Amino acid sequence: MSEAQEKKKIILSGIQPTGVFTLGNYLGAVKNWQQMQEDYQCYYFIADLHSLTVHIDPKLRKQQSLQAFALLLACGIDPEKSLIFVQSHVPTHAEMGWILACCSQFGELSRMTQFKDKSAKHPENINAGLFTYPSLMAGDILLYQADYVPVGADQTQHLEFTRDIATRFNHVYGETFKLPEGYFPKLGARVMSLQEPTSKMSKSDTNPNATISILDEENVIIKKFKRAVTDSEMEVVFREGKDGINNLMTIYSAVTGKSLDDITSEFAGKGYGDFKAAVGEAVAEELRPVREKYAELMGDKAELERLMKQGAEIATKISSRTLTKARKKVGLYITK
Ligand code: AQP
Repeated sequence: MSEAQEKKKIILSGIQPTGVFTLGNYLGAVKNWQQMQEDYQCYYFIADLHSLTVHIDPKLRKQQSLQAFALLLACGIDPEKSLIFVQSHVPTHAEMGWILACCSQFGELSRMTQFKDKSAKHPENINAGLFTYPSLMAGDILLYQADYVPVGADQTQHLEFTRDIATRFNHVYGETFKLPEGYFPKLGARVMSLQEPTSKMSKSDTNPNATISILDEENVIIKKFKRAVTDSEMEVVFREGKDGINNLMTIYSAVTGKSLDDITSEFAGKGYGDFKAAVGEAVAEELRPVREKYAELMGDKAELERLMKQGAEIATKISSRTLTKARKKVGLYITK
């Protein structure tokens, strides 16, 4: 990392290794992460500790963590410009998470919508980690004294929680953490399921037709868009109640840079079939370089591991400064 990079404002974000990234992860997050590298000092991590809140076959988790790391690189995150690491490789996260869990109140954790949603989705495994993960997430952010955290509409509550905990800690123990601000990317798109366009597209969705994986082959992508749920009208226009079409227009706009009005004009008088085919082709074209780069990267596991180790080393060094400060502030005994 150059000196110029170090002077830039810090942005931090993570992604869980719960499956191959979807077009939603890509258009809503990772594509923007790649663009932010020029203007900010970016720290990106694979949130494998967070993924433990949901049961996944351990072999699969391990494999998906390596894949997720390679996917970030394939999406253009450059280890020369940004810090990329795996959360569990940096032990400061778990310790800071515990310190902050002890500053988090039961009531505020109970109000987190993600806890309510995930408990409803996995009633057989409502574990304590699912409940306290906002404290771990607050630690992820505060350890690096991040200036900004990119937030989607579903994540503002986490940022508020982080700011509340940081304010409380600073008030009780003295100035320790920088209060992060939300960063709202200009081009952030919220991508919905292709089969149920009122729910967001998710990696862990079990219906393969509902999601576009960023590694899907061109013909698969085109087929999935052909099958996307729309409505019984004929007009390609962004309007309340046309969830399926609105979603396809959002995707097409994010990939081509065309405005919604231009898209309506482009497909005036044409049927949904033509529109769906155009969206499929544009998305397949956008993802082609990612797919190719990913295949190349996965062919050299030793290099991926070298980059993982390099990232972990730098992240440990940076985050240890804040952790040591916090340890001292709360009165943990530190030997000389
Ligand atoms: N459908 C989406 N549209 C736009 N952005 C999205 N993100 C996720 N889905 C969409 C953004 O991707 C980043 C990483 O998300 P994550 O993996 O940490 O967790 P998530 O939001 O729970 O993503 P998934 O795909 O839905 O994972 P699972 O299925 O494991 O729960 C975040 O910035 C998120 O906003």
